[in-house]
Amino acid sequence: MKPAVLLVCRLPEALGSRLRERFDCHELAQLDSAGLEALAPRLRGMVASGESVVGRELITRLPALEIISVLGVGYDGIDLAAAREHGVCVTHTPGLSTEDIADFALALLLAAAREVVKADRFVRCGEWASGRYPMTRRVSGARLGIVGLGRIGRAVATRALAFGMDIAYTGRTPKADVPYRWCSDARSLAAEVDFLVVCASGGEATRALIDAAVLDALGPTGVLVNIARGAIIDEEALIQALQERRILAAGLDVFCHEPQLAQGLLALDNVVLTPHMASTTDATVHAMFDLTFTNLAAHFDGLPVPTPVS
Ligand code: 8YV
Repeated sequence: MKPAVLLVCRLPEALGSRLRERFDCHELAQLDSAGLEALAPRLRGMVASGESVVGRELITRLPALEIISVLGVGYDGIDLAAAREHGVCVTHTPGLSTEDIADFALALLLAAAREVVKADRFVRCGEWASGRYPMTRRVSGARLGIVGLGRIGRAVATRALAFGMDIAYTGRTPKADVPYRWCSDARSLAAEVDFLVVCASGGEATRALIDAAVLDALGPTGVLVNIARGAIIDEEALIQALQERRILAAGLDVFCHEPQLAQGLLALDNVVLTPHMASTTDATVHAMFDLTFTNLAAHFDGLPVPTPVS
């Protein structure tokens, strides 16, 4: 008999069909409370995305749950303490999207500072005929601040070196194996850089870490990029800082209430907005599908799961 698995996010067909071949799959969105109750004693596995919220209440309602396989490197939406208490193993897909996300951070930085999207609109609207496009912000040789020097932060730094940038970072502790300057907090980092790129993990420890004070420290020529999690930035404070030009521009791939966007953001012309797509390349997506499936299958085959959350 196929193990029953709960899908808590909408999955692309390529992964969905593969899962259905091996598992008895049920979509949470299709179940009402009574339906979930009836299935609960049989549900042994779960598939969630990097942005899914799987709280204590859901974990507690599923007494047979053994594993949550997260399609994503981030797992900040999963209540790990509740999973641990209920003996549920949690896996994720680390290391696969690092290069794509770092590429995209630089793309957003360049797009925001050099106004690529706005300039495209300028050409399409026929405004070029009335004069040249105004000056934009130089990127090469600038001072870059990285919030969170994990795998992705380091990959951003490597790329920034090729742009001749001076690199500093903040994180819990200084790293002994990098030549970049460490700052003890986001505000002091923002005060000494031109561009701030957020690469930290999500979760309570980093919620609203980038607040009005950090944005003011970055200042009116500063550019902010976020490819990590929306909640790391106080979105209302950011909207206000962009409206009042207290920072120059921002490039955002992640938001507080995806896929909904705060109206204030949509109205601004000094922000580049993308739909949480930094890791979405053909190569990475297929590798993430494989690992999400393999973690689940390994567990039910009685094998060690390749990438448990540590
Ligand atoms: C993924 C992400 O696209 O990996 C993560 O943690 O946030 C994204 O890059 C998403 O989780 C896919 O479900």
